[in-house]
Amino acid sequence: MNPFLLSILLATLVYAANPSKLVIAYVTDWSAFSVTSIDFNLVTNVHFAFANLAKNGTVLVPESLTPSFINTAHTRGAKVSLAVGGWGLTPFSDVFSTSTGRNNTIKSLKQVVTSYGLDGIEIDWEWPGNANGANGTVFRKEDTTNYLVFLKGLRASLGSKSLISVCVGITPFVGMSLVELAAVVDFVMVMAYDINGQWNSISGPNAPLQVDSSRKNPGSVADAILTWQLAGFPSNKIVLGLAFYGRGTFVTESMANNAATNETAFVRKSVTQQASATYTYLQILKFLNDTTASFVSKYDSYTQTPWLFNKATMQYISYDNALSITVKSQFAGCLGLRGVAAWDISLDGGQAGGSAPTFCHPRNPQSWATLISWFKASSDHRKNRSLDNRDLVGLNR
Ligand SMILES: *[C@@H]1O[C@H](CO)[C@@H](O)[C@H](O)[C@H]1NC(C)=O
Ligand SMILES: *[C@@H]1O[C@H](CO)[C@@H](O)[C@H](O)[C@H]1NC(C)=O
Ligand SMILES: *[C@@H]1O[C@H](CO)[C@@H](O)[C@H](O)[C@H]1NC(C)=O
Ligand SMILES: *[C@@H]1O[C@H](CO)[C@@H](O)[C@H](O)[C@H]1NC(C)=O
Ligand SMILES: *[C@@H]1O[C@H](CO)[C@@H](O)[C@H](O)[C@H]1NC(C)=O
Ligand SMILES: CC(=O)N[C@H]1CO[C@H](CO)[C@@H](O)[C@@H]1O
Repeated sequence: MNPFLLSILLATLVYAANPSKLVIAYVTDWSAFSVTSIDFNLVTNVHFAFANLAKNGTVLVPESLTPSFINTAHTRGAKVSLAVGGWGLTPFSDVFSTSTGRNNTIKSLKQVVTSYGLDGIEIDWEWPGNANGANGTVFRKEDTTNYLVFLKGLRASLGSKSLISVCVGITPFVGMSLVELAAVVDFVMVMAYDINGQWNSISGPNAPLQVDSSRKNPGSVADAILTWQLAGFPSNKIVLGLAFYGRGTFVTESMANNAATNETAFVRKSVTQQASATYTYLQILKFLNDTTASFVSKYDSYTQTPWLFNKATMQYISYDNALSITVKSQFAGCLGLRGVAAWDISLDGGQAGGSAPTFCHPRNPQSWATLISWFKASSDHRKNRSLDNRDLVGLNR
């Protein structure tokens, strides 16, 4: 058995038996991850993160995106997109606020695509039109309108053969026609992680599959997908982003004796320096192996997420393992989503634990019902919307 989380993704999507399904591996500039380490039997697309955007609209490509990187992926049958932006990249709002700025960026991206032989461009603007971005990120209420105008111009310039994708949060953009967005992009990548963390007052999983009303923060994978679907965005243009890392949160009460399904404790607010402590999957596996450390290990079968509690430091760590990644990727497959994405490939590695369940397997109607019940429960939890068949796009096959 391949010891990597990545190995799980393609296998679970295969149920859909659809060659257009995507398994995207993100490669980051800063991880110095060698493209030759990617198992291209498991990956259909590589997204390189991130290019920067200069104030004049020029796209600045990192040096680590080399012709050899792109050639290697291409010879192994994978497509390569360049992702522009990321958390803390500030100039989008200013640059896209004028026709000149938008046109400069489009012209620059066209040049980059042509000269590098790229298959696509992804834009990761966090966030258009609201104040939830990193400190110093400019925003204006016209952002989402300007963004759509930009994307239409980019499509007109790159043509239909290039992939255009957009990274999005767990709720849709405000003030943007999602019908028009769907018409112009190949897909959106829903970043269904970083849902809970040190910034909240109550702890919770980094990427819960579902939540109920006993959990303070309503965000979840199922809720995110449902929200995009209910807003009118087509399922086959949604890629589910999966976390290949764990996130630690310091709490004020011991969670050592908690029931596995209780990941709710008060967050210790005095801790600021480790505000966004994250751990690679390999680091998590080392924690699990360390018999001298004071870790308690649990699997929350409701949110479908494993977690650790360090009794010595009072840190709760939510992460994903083989089982939770399996469940989420099958969830994506069952809902008829376009695929899944791993953020990011350099964080993977180590032994996969657990055995893969067979939710959503065509010959397993019981599991199928379980999956639907999760989805419905999530929907009920989200403000009591009545669910009809239209909402369950992809479920009624
Ligand atoms: C745009 O800004 C970049 C980065 O500051 C710079 O390298 C480039 O020369 C500028 N391009 C033009 C046309 O001014
Ligand atoms: C930007 O490009 C569009 C489409 O080609 C064009 O209509 C518009 O005039 C351009 N804007 C500027 C300021 O050049
Ligand atoms: C945001 O940035 C400003 C200017 O650099 C700084 O004064 C402020 O403390 C920062 N706020 C936070 C919450 O980090
Ligand atoms: C969940 O765990 C916290 C921290 O140990 C505890 O305070 C709380 O009472 C627990 N909730 C339930 C429902 O058991
Ligand atoms: C965990 O322990 C097992 C058994 O001793 C070992 O094979 C594995 O390499 C260890 N994993 C890590 C990440 O240290
Ligand atoms: C699942 C859920 O939250 N259901 C609630 C929907 O709204 C009614 C009326 O406010 C509540 O009674 C239900 O509990």
